[in-house]
Parts: sequence; structure tokens; C-alpha cells
Amino acid sequence: MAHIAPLRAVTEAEIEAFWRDGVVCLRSIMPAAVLESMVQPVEDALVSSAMADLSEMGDALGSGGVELVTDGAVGASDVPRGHFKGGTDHWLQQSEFLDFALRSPLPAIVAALLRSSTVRLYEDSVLVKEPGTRERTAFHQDLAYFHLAGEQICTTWVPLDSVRADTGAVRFVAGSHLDRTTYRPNLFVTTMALPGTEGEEVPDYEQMKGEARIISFDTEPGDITVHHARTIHGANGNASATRRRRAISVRYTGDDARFLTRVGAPTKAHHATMHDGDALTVDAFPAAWP
Ligand SMILES: O=C(O)CCC(=O)C(=O)O
Repeated sequence: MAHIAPLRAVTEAEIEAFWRDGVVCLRSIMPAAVLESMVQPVEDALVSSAMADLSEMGDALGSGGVELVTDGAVGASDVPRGHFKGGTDHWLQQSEFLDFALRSPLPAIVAALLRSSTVRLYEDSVLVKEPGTRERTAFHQDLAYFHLAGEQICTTWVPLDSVRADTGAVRFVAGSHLDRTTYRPNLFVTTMALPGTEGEEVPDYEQMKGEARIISFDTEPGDITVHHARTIHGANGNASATRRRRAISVRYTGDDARFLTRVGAPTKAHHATMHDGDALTVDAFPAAWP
């Protein structure tokens, strides 16, 4: 089956920006029909068992005394509370997500940005912040969750809605992909690290005003951001009373990626036969490019 072409080619300047800053925003690159084809699958994902209500998880953690990252207390604004919902590996249950990951313009875009002759799917993720979501997404590094080593690994973030700073735009620490520190993964609604994981805590960039260059993009459907797996990033809550923030993240590997167990990070049943150092040449990492 052929790929759907991007609306335009990735430019050399965009490739340079990706490797310099660890993130790039690609404007007007995804065809509207491809985005429209994912609207219903996202709704189906939202009511599937692959989805977690991260706001409820935050409530449970908060009542246990864990400090959360939020835009304010429940009831602090007039906007009724909305929920932050997230899920991973929808491609295993919903064929539309597999088609989107393998046949949309994303693999060609990723091959260009990673300067890679091959691209494989690592995982997908649906990340929805309904109007009135007060939970931020804590700063984190994707590689801390990925059982992978390598330089050619990235996340594409594909919004289905217009996104602004106050509706949940992702915030990226420019240049943080150059830091070789191994960071611990966190629980997304708190900076608390996942128990049993190894490495350093992610620095508290919320408090490091002026010391780090944090970049964020207002995006329209058709625009995407792509960040390196080592780029530290988080996201705002969604303060809007009416506007949803629906996004699909698809995470890909390139030529140099190898399997590497990240102790304590969530495991995947379809990785059961993998060993550290293995090339990702099995069906658990579906081939996306060429
Ligand atoms: O959408 C969000 O809130 C966070 C996105 C993110 O962390 C990712 O896609 O890697």
C-alpha cells in the first residue's frame, strides 16, 4: 500500500532546526482528509480500554499527598472541569491507527528529519485535554519511557484542533536533546518519578525561569511538531470553556535505534522476545518507511 504524500517537502532549514533545537514545527504539511479520517478513531479510542483518565489518576495521587502540576485548583475558575485522557498503542486494537502510522505522510516526514533510510513505528498515543482541563503535562523526556537506545528516535505530535498556549500547547526545552543525562520517567500529572526507575529527576523547568529557552507553537490542524526523543517537554492545561485539545502522537525509530530495557518503565507484551542490543526488525516495530 502506498503512502499518502505530505502537502509539501520538509526543508533543509527544518531538518537543521530539528537537530539544533530538538524540535521543529512543520506548518501546513498534513492533508485535511488524513486528519478527518482520524476524528472518529480518536472518539473510539477515548472510550476504549487503552485510555487512562489522567485527571482521575491525578486526583488519587493528590489525595495521597503527591504534588501535582496544574493550572489551578479544582473550582478555581468558572469553566467546568474537563479531563486529561491519554492512551498508548491504539494501533494494536484499531487498524485506523496502524494505517495512520504507516501510510500517512508521517513516515516520509520522519525519514527526512531523522536523515534515516528506514523508519519503524514504536508506539502511538492519544492525548486529549477537554475544555477546562487544569492538569498540565509535567516536563518529561520520551526516551525515559522508550525501551530504546539511539539517536534517530522522535515523536510526531499531530493536533486535530487549533491549539494555543492556553488550550494545551506543548512546551519544549530547546537544545535539551543534547543533554546525555539518563532521566527517570514521571506520571505525567506530577513530576514524581515512576517507582523503580533509574536515573536523574527531570529538572523543574517551571521554576527555572530565564535559565532555559522554552519554545511553544500555536498550531492549526495541518501543522505538526516533531521532537527528538531526548527533548524535554511538557504541556499546559486547557483553560478554554469550549475548545477541545485532541492530539495524536506517533513515535518512530530510524536506522540506528536498538532495543534497550529501561528498568521500571512500563513494559509492552509485544516486546517479550526482545533483548538489549537487538535491531528492531520484527513485527513489534512495524516498518513504516520506505
Ligand atoms: O500532549 C501532551 O500533553 C503531551 C505530549 C507529549 O508529551 C508527547 O506527545 O510526547
